Amino acid sequence: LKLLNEVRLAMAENQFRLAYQPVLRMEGRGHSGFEVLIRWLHSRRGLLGPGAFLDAMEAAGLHGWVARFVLETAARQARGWLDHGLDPGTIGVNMSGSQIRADGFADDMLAVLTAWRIAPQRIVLEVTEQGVIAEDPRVAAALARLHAAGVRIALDDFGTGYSSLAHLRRFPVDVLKIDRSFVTDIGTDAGDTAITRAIVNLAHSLDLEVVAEGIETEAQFARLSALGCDLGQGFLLGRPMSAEAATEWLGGVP
Ligand code: G
Ligand code: G
Ligand code: MN
Ligand code: NA
Repeated sequence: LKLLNEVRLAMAENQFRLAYQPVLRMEGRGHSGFEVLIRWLHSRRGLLGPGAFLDAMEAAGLHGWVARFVLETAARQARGWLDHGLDPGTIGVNMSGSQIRADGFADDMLAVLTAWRIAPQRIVLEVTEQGVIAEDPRVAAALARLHAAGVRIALDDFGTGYSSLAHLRRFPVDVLKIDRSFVTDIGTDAGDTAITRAIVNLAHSLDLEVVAEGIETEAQFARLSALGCDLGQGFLLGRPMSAEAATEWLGGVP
């Protein structure tokens, strides 16, 4: 309850931020886009990750507020970059099942994009298997509507759930993000390497793009590159950064 009171105060006092983590093309390491990650700039405790507050906000019914904050902030930021001649590439946003199944989610998202003149094709909606695991027709309908409007759908943390393959049939997926647990042991664990190779081959045969997450070393990068991953993300390539640092990353003046 104390946390929730603090959360409500933080909402009123604009203490929520987005961090921007670069996604690069494996080939040539050129910028491809950003994944946006919510943060709470707490007055005493500093910068907090979603683990410290997101579940509590969802349980309190604040997931709609979070969805709106993330989309609005990311779209406004992208518009600012574009107006300054900077190209942020794709913008990945994470949404939970309860966010996606909320009434009007798809329409609200498209309205925000229209308001900021952001092409839906720029947006990658990252959903986890847990997020879509309930066979909820509202989730399927929202994803279908967004996909038809041009929004790209990514399955996040791919490989960690137990019905990943079924989701590829049921949802209009464009991108697979290989969970970092596989990336961590790539090269040292034959099983993880084999699974990663299988995921890449499966994705490509379905015409999907593959993102490797959590790349921390050059050795991991080299192996994932050899396996054919299209895109990469991780501390080696770029940490989640503030909007100002992301502006510099794009070659602009913060
Ligand atoms: O940013 P960090 O690595 O701490 O993220 C931890 C988890 O929280 C990840 O699974 C990430 O997908 C999720 N997450 C980060 N930002 C958001 C957000 O804005 N909305 C939702 N629903 N999840 C997020
Ligand atoms: O589940 P999702 O992929 O959305 O999680 C994103 C989270 O992963 C963010 O909290 C981000 O801080 C974290 N992250 C991003 N790159 C790395 C990395 O190279 N190593 C580790 N350990 N975490 C990472
Ligand atoms: Mn993600
Ligand atoms: Na992930």
